[in-house]
Amino acid sequence: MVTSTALPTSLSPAELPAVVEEELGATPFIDIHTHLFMPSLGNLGLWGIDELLTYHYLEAELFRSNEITPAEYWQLSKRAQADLIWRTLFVENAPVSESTRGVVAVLHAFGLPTDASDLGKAREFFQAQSPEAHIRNVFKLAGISEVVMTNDPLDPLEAPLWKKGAAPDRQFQPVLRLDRILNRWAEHWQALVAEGYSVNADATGKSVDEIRRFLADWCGRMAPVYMACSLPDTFQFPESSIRGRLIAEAVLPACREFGVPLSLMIGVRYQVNPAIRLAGDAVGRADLRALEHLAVTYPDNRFLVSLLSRENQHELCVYSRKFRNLMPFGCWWFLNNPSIVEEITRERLEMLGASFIPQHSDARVLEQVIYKWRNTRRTLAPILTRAYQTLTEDGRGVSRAEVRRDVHRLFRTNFEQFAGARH
Ligand code: FIX
Ligand code: ZN
Repeated sequence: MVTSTALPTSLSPAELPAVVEEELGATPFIDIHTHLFMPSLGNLGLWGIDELLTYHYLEAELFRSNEITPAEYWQLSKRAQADLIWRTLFVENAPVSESTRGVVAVLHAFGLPTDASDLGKAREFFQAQSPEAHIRNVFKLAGISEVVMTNDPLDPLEAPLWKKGAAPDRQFQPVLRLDRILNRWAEHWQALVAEGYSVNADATGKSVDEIRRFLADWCGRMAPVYMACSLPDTFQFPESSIRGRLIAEAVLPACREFGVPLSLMIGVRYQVNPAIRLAGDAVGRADLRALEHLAVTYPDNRFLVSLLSRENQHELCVYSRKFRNLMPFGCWWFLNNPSIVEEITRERLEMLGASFIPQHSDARVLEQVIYKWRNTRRTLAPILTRAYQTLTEDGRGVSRAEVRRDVHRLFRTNFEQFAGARH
């Protein structure tokens, strides 16, 4: 009996748009960077309409469309802040910006009015939700199987919860975030001393070994899928600074020891306008020779890399072609707008094939994953379709199985394999 190993049929250019959309819709994504927290970390996790509206992206937009000063705004209760933002950006103005449209999409996803003059109905709905069930429902609506958190071992609210043994959650992967240690040592070294680690102000003597011990303790406690740090646009490496030394002598060796990548999010101009708090950060173009040096000097380390500046994206693609221990991910923060996501993703596809991670949500409020992933699927579908149609025109068709494989790779396996994530 002859069994036919018929090749999967190639799709016609006309069939491709629907198949790409279906495969993007059917694949649960891994959201590799968020500021969401698992239920056992209690009230650290933000959700609901008041949190959605007082998101720092919307606060930045409020101050452009309302006379209130930041000082007056911070005097208001969270509820009053949300009411003001709703009135200013959704009632007195059409919510056409990416961030305002996002809130509309969330309300719409729950069948709530999107053009009400007040938040009565929305508040009623969210108050009626039980957190755990709501999380699972939101993840389903967003088409994600799990999120990766941002966990700060020196955060006075979060750290004690981990020490008390916060229950792990398979839909929330932990990350060891090191900004306080690497970027603000002067402010935080004493917190380490208070925890029993003998470090000092200029990180000399036993400090490096003690930081290694600190990282090992937290890897034991948290089993992070990676370590991470955001870095300024002025970041240099090598750099004769406490940060440079701790990265080289403590963080990178610890990453090798525990087999996890280091995530570098580079290009922030911190607090250019401190009056608007989280909304007060800006962007600057970084000198990527720091990345070149890291990739060359530490071939046994893996680096997840996200850059804030639009002008740095092409260089990152080029460096990623040179060094497979670099994994570009996401269109971070000010880049997370469809016009820019399209530009960056097309360039990455043309230069890297499917060997990159297109997006992360950076969600700070639970329900944001609904619109951030809906936008990503909406932006990616025509880009992938066009790529397959061009390939077909050039003489090679693709099958549904191949589309599915690429989508899985872009939104799941690239991360799983690069991070050596447990599953
Ligand atoms: O450093 C980061 O992880 C940034 O994503 C945040 O600090 C930033 O405030 C943010 O929310 C971006 O979307
Ligand atoms: Zn973030």
